[in-house]
Amino acid sequence: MLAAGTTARANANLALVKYWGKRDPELNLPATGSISLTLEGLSVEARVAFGDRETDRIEIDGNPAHGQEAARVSHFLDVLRHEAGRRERADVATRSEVPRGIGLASSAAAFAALALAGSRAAGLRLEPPALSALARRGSGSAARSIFGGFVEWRRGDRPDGRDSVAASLATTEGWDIRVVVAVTTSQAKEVSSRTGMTRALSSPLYPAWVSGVDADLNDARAAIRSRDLEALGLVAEHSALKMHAIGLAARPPLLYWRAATIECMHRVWALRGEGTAAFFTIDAGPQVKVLCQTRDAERVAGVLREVPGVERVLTCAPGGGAEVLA
Ligand code: 2P0
Repeated sequence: MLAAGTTARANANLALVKYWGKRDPELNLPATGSISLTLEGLSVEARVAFGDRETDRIEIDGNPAHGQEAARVSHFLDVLRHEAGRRERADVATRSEVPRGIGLASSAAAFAALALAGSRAAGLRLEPPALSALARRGSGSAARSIFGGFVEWRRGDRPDGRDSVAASLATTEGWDIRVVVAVTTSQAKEVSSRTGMTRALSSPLYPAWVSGVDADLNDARAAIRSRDLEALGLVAEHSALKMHAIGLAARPPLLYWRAATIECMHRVWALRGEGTAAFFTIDAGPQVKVLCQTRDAERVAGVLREVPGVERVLTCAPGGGAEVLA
């Protein structure tokens, strides 16, 4: 436990129009814009204190961080120190409600929470756009987890990335929706999003992906404006399938799906055939996330639970933005 410092919490978010590919890997500047829905319950709490220490101390879920995870947080702390003009080392602890490294957006929640807690602990009071830009440096998708509800992360044009920030697009007022998550494996994925996005560049389908995203963003914005679940679900499914198609044609190939992933997709289509408005999306992992109306969530969860290989099913409500707890 830390003696002092600032604690903040942020939720994970589910991309409806995916971020897949970077125009600048060091600054996590995306090749395209993206749109997400922040989810309640899949959250990370982060506590940060700066002080008179020799090195950064980083604890994740009660254990000292090591390897790539530690390096990523350390690098983020360097970015934060640079922004704040400070040199002190940090004491950091994060606690996750999201299983890490299996494609449930734990890094988005973690770096959004770290950006908020860390900037406050360093004496900065950043406006939301600057906070989003800071979170982006830790993990691209973290830029979106600063905000609740429907969120758009704009690609931006500036080389320094100051205009590549997320903003709230709409609240979920007037929507009664859930995201049902079928967890098909709790094992850490073999290929990180970061590596997957680099590999995407080798795919002949990548240029087609980039040139099609603006149309998907327009469709998603219009669907959100008119609270049209079907239109939003169809564009989300389309965006996810295109993102995964890039990997199939990459060299070496990349496929995050397992057998249960594919079976879940078929069951969702079958549900739709029976008249249930359910739409899947899949991130950099084998889990299937299904957008549906609240009144259908139990039925969708029941169907997914029956799929051989599905370990468990979680149902998430839309969630709010990052907040300081103490
Ligand atoms: C997204 N994903 O839009 C996409 C869809 C996964 C699939 O953003 O390298 O952890 O830290 O910027 O944000 C996951 O990638 O990658 C992700 P980095 P990040 O949610």
